[in-house]
Order: sequence, then structure tokens, then C-alpha cells
Amino acid sequence: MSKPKLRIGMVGYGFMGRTHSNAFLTAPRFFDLPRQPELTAICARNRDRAEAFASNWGYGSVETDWRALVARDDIDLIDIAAPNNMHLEIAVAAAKAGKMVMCEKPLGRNSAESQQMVEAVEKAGVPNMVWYNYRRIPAVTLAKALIDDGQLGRIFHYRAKFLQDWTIASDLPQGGEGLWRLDKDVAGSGVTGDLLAHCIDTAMWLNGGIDTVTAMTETFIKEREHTLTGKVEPVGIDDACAFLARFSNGSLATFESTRYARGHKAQYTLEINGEHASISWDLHDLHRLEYFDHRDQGTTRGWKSIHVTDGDHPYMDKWWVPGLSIGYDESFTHQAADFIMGLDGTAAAPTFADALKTDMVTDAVLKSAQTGQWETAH
Ligand code: SOE
Repeated sequence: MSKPKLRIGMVGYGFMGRTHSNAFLTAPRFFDLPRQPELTAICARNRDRAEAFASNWGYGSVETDWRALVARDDIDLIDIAAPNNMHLEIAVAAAKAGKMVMCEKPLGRNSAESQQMVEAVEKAGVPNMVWYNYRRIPAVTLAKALIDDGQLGRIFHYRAKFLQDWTIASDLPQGGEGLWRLDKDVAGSGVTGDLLAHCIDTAMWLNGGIDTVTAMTETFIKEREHTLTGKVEPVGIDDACAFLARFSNGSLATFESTRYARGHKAQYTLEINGEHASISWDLHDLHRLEYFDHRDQGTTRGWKSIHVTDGDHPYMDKWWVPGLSIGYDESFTHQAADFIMGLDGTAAAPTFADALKTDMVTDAVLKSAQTGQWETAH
């Protein structure tokens, strides 16, 4: 018997439109899902490019106005892969129309926007999720299992970095395709909302809530040409951010992100140190989890590098054979699969309400960078 369809209307065909489309195509081939995702419509302003995207990824139709997409009665789920300034309006309209809503991170440009989105999906009672994909890299999911199992004991430290180097050139413009991430009005913030939001989401998932933060930010290149106006305009985003945090469980944290770390393209690293054991992980070697357990026999005690590709590792029984690795794109596939499995009422995380908590931390970080004070993060 064929499964009921999950008819998807995707907004946006950039980098994230591709990762999400790929996830919905791949998930049902590897996971036994209760509903069959169908790429029903892609929506973007440029019809020619939307049509080319539709033909490449197998979308059944094209819309050029997201309002028309939301109004269609042959769509069950609106997936927002458009720039951050569009998240609020589309998510609220989609929820009001009774659609399920998935949204690329960060949820809002700030927590006030995210709060409205949470209210909209909760009022409508529609399933919702935010694409914080790094939780679903098997090594990171294994870290969560080890921590939840109490293997690390009391946690003392959490450390995360997300380093890139793609905005060092001063002649790189702001605004427009991809470069909207440099335009504060569109993005909301710079590395804090774009990159540290990932680190904060994973951190709170692994180690619980964050109480207070103190931060510094810098904008190294203060003016850039704006591709939409053609004029040189002030840059409002944070190019780099470092902050200290105190978790509710008493542990201390450092977080750092920049787009000015020459040589680093997307180096997301995290480390967590507990009373018995420590864990460290690096996106550039994403299938490995480094693990040190002080309870191991003394003379051979040391850091283990666990190749997280065995059948009993998270998600790995769905893929190839033990020892063969998967990659970045599969973290999105796992997220699509978990969302669809969560439609039975178990609601896979992070929901909009979870992502709001991340935005409250990023707001506090940006506020602290202004005030020079410790700020409350919830
Ligand atoms: C920015 O370069 C970016 O693409 C982020 O927007 C993504 O969320 C991150 O996963 C990789 O880097």
C-alpha cells in the first residue's frame, strides 16, 4: 500500500534550498518513513532559475510569490530556505494557513521575531522544526548519548569555535545572493546568528541551558559596496564574536566565531570536559569522535578516536556497511527523516520553541558586546 504523501513547498533555491531538497529526496530511500515526501513546488522570484531548479531536483511546479505557495491546498509543509528577513512573514502565514513549517536557522533575525513564529505555530498547532543540522551528524549524536548516559560525570567546561575566512577581502560587496549574510537588515547579525547559533544550539542540546554571557564583537571592514544600491554603505554585522558563558549546570564555556580566520573554511569544533571523561569533535573530520575516559586502565589510558561508522552508532544502520563514512549532507537527511517520523506526535527537535532559546542567547551576546556587561541569556 502506498504511503500518504507529505507535499512540500520549498521557498528558496540557494545553498540551503539544495541541502533541504536533497534531504527530502534521500530520506525515504534510507529510512522507513510513515509518509512519502514529494517535492510539490519550489518558490523563488526568478521564474527561469526556479524552473531550472525544479527540473534539476524534480519539483512538480514553480511559484514566484510565496503567498501563492502558502495559499495552495495541495501543499502540506512549507520549508523556508530563504534569507533570514523573510522567515517571520512566511512562517506566520504558513502556520495560519494550517501548514507544517520547517525553517532554516536562525529562526528569526532576533528573539522578538522568533517569539512571534513560536506563537504562530503553537496557536495553529502545526508541526515545526528548525534546521540545526549539526546535531544529526552521527558523531555528535553519539556525544549526546554518552553525556545523557552520565559517562562524563559532572561537566566543567564547554568550548566551541566556528571559523571561516570568506569575507576577508575588502572589495567583497554586501547584499544580494549569498552575500545577504553581510547585510544586517537581511541577516539580523553576522557570525553570531549565522555560525554561533549552530554552536549554541548544539551546546544547549548537549549541556543544557545557558544562564549568562559576556561578549565582544568586531566589524573589521566597516564599509562595503552594497550590490543592490551600488553605493558604499556601512557594514552593520559582526564579523567576529567571542563570548564566555555560564551554563545552568554550573559549567563554564567559551565560544568563538569569525569569518577572518585565514585558512579555515568551515571549522566547527566542540569540546566538553567532565569529571570522568572528555569529548571533542571537529566538523572537518566529522565521522570521528575523540573520547578520553579517565576510568580506563592507567598505562594504556589515552584519547580514543572513535570512527562513528558502525551499525550500532546513531543513524549508521541505515547507510552502507560498517566502516564506510557519510558526510555533511546526510545530517540534513537525518533531520528530514526525524521530522517525518516525529509527525506521530513525538515532535522531533529542535522545534521553533527550542530555536527561540538559541536566539535569546544570541540576543544576549550581541547586547553584552554593546553594554560590556554580563547579560542574562533566557
Ligand atoms: C555560512 O557560510 C554558512 O553557510 C552558514 O549559513 C551555515 O549555516 C553553516 O552551516 C555553514 O556556513
